[in-house]
Amino acid sequence: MSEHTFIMVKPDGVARGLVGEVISRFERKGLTLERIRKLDIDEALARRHYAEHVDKPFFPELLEFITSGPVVAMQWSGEEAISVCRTLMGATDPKKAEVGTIRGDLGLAVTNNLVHGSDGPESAARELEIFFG
Ligand code: DAT
Ligand code: MG
Repeated sequence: MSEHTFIMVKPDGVARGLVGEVISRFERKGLTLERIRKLDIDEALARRHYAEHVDKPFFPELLEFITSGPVVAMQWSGEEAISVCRTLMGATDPKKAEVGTIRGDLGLAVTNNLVHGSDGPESAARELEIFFG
């Protein structure tokens, strides 16, 4: 079933010049890039996007990181795009992410783990609405 998902290259990925690398991996998989914008995330937007995490102990660090520089927000589509993108991204902690995944190949620390991807149909719809209206 074709799905839409929300993908974001986080500030570390943008600062390291890895936007093209991330896009290329999704494109080569056969997914379709439908929308893209570069923006800065302020605290209010961070709290909205990461609503499920605002009370977690790591949230202050996550907030500081995600507001530290521009991000590239995207809508991707394709067959089972939500789970396919999560597979291509790898586990949340890049140290545990499999080699061959974006986080496994390019990341090290859990906070600056390069990419965000929606974890289900509801979060995809919610996040696409937040970033693309
Ligand atoms: P994911 O980004 O794989 O969906 P998540 O939604 O559980 O992971 O967490 C959102 C982000 O918060 C994650 O990309 C990095 C950060 N994070 C998660 N767990 C963390 C932890 N235990 N310590 C520090 N940062 C964490
Ligand atoms: Mg998540």
